[in-house]
Amino acid sequence: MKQILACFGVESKELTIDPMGGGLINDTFKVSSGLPSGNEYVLQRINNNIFKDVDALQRNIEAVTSHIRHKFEESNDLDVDSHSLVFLKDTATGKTYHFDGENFWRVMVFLPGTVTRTTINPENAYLTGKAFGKFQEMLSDLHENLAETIPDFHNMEFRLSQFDDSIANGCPQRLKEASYLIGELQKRRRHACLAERLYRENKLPKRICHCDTKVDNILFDEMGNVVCVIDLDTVMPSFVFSDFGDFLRSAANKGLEDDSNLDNVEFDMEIFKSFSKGYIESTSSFLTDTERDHLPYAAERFAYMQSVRFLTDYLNEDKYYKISYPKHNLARAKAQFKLLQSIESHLTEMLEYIQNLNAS
Ligand code: GN1
Ligand code: MG
Repeated sequence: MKQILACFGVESKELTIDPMGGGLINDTFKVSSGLPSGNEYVLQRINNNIFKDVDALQRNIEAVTSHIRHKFEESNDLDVDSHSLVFLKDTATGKTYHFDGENFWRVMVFLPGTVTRTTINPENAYLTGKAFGKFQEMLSDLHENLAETIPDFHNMEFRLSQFDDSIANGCPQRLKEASYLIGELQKRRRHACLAERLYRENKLPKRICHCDTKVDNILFDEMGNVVCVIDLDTVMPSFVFSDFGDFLRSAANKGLEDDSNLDNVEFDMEIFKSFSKGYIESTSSFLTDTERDHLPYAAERFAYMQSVRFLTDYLNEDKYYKISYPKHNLARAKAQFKLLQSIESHLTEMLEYIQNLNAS
């Protein structure tokens, strides 16, 4: 890895490189120069099985980060560097990635004083809602055609076709083990695809979204303010539900994403309320009535989609997500389904809350 870092001009005798973060797709390392005043960096090996076109991926990320940076500069923000992501260039090619003949790597400057969190309180949730609304607003006038770095990434109909394939061709033992969950997911498939139908009827727009707004993809400062959103690999056109729903899926769960004790998993209405308040405040300039009234559906949609994706991977014998033990993907799928059931039991209350927010 030291040789890779040298390709980006990062060299020192004292370099330390330690694994970082809990992402399920890429491998991430924190790099310290070892010098008291030296920069720190984040080195990532990009998962090229999943992101097939790394050049297009990095072009998307550069377009998005420079657009956001420009917005900060236009607003006379004096502290742009402290909350902007900066990617180093391969000194030989000028690209923001390096291919070593086998793997693709990239290096970012580590933003000093920032931390990631796995849990969140209502105050952070309010600030996060504001920040995501603002992220969508800032990108609303980015007119470059962004590549779909993973085609059909949040297309529910496509995810269900992958699910169908895994049921037709999956491991028989695993199919038997998951038969109850498969049945429950099947009952809900039409409802889960509501957004795709609204889109075809021209009732729902696509906007540029982050598409992976789980809590550990957000950098906070020590006070709990949002510094910026990271993990921009999946920024692409989608429904606003992607960012709203995926955040609540990870942040408003009283248990863990893969909790093996399903009694822990429950939807946290306090987090939902604070996050929704922040989000509605910062999106009032562009959110349509249809988008707003379907925000509770967004939370359902993403717990459902994640349960389907984890279970599909389990039936396919764990080809996609990194796992820590043999039935990890099954445990994840069950936990996400339990979360969905809890969301379903709160839907009326959620809609009332959102409609009252708007009236006030
Ligand atoms: C993956 O890379 P990471 O761990 O932040 C996945 C998301 C899932 C998430 C579930 C490219 O995100 O879509 O919601 O795991 N990213 C990709 O934890 O598939
Ligand atoms: Mg991540």
